[in-house]
Amino acid sequence: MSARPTDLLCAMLVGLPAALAPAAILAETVTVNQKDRRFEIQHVEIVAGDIVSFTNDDRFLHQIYANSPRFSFDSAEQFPGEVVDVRFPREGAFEVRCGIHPKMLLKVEVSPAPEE
Ligand SMILES: [Cu+2]
Repeated sequence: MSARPTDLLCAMLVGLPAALAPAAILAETVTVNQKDRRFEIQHVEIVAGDIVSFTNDDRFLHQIYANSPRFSFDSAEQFPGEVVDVRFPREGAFEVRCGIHPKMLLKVEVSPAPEE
């Protein structure tokens, strides 16, 4: 079985030398694939301002959302192959779910951004 494009993308991102990243952009991006009606990982830890990049690897729609007093979003319909980037601006513990597949759950723990 050949590697999927998303695996290659992850490998490329991980392999990117830190020196190439622009100094002004401190935010990091974590990729979470959606496959077989689930998030491929169930838990991510990030820092406030970081981005979680959701990739729909299924052949049908997802619609992901978080609904917390501290942070909420709704992707609307996310088509197969579509990538939805979500920036988490505030610290806290959040649950990302799918409006179409109620068993899908990703826990996102956001720690405070380091002081400048
Ligand atoms: Cu879904």
